[in-house]
Amino acid sequence: MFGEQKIAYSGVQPSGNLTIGNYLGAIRNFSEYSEKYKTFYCVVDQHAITVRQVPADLRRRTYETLALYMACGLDPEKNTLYVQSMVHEHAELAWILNCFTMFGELSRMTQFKDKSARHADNINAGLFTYPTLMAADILLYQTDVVPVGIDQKQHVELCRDIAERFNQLYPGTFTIPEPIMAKHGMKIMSLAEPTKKMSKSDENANAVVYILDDRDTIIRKFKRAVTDSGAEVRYDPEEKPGVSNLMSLYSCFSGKTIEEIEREFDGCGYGDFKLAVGEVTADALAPVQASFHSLMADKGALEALMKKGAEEASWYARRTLAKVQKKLGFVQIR
Ligand code: ATP
Ligand code: LTN
Repeated sequence: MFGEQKIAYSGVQPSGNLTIGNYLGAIRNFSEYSEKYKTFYCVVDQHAITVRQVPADLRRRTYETLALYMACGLDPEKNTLYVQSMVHEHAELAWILNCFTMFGELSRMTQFKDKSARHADNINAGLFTYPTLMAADILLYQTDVVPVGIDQKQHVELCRDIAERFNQLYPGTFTIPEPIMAKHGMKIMSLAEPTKKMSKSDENANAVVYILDDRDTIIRKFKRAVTDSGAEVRYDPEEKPGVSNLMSLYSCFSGKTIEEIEREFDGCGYGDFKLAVGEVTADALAPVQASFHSLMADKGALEALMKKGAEEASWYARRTLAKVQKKLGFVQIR
């Protein structure tokens, strides 16, 4: 709560091309909070540099992520859309929170364990303290709810623990946030290894459907999706993870329930089903793609939006940081 306003906050890293996992698990759901909450959606470029980025790609993807936010239905008049590195309070509060976060807590984060295994030549301190920067993002805005995919739940829980610890020492500082996850789509799996999360940094492009993939590419990727040796379109994530993942996707994009899908494809082979999943996905993404391309054609307008978003966000961030600094005993001269 910021004054009388309830706050929703989330972020996406501009670390790769966004996937249908990012879309269904996170971005697509963001707009539903704009009515009831004051919403902040951030492009978290400072998080992205915890793994090496090519500067030109990072810059381009920062514009693209902002454009995709809007193409997915976020109106910049109703939501504060901004870039993390343009609001310096994030890095400042992150340092403070580092001093209230335990080494053991950070060591237990599964994302850190996964990413340090994948980037064994670059296990930097930023990768380790990634969750304290994320906690700073959330706590600066006195956030009530954090819409994320299930893979981020552990980070939001750590954020709660840090906020509670801080509040115990300095009462009334932070609102304690709750993670909220979409009922469906909270974990979309890889098309090549359906027991693994679909991830934008996967090296195998066939494992991942990107929001901006064209229709033929989408249909081809689904055609090649790994299933099982059976032929029955039945939902069973344990025994049939590949088919079950495709059924979840079909359900998310068509609005049909799993039972309806089982009935619709009763007696059909996997081939017809995969084609149907490809088509429904391509149909759903077509308007998002059209809107994205027209937004990207005007860089000046995107920059004006970044500026406006950063100014709005700073207004809130400044207040929380000043409150924290005062509580800690930092000298403040006005
Ligand atoms: P990376 O591969 O670089 O770690 P990522 O694809 O996991 O990236 P993030 O930027 O970390 O993407 O995540 C943005 C949002 O999308 C988060 O809320 C995250 O929970 C959600 N998300 C990411 N992948 C999936 C997925 N496969 N299913 C559902 N939600 C997802
Ligand atoms: N860690 C998140 C991205 C992220 C975020 C946030 C999400 C950074 N800061 C604040 C919600 C709230 C991720 O990897 N998806």
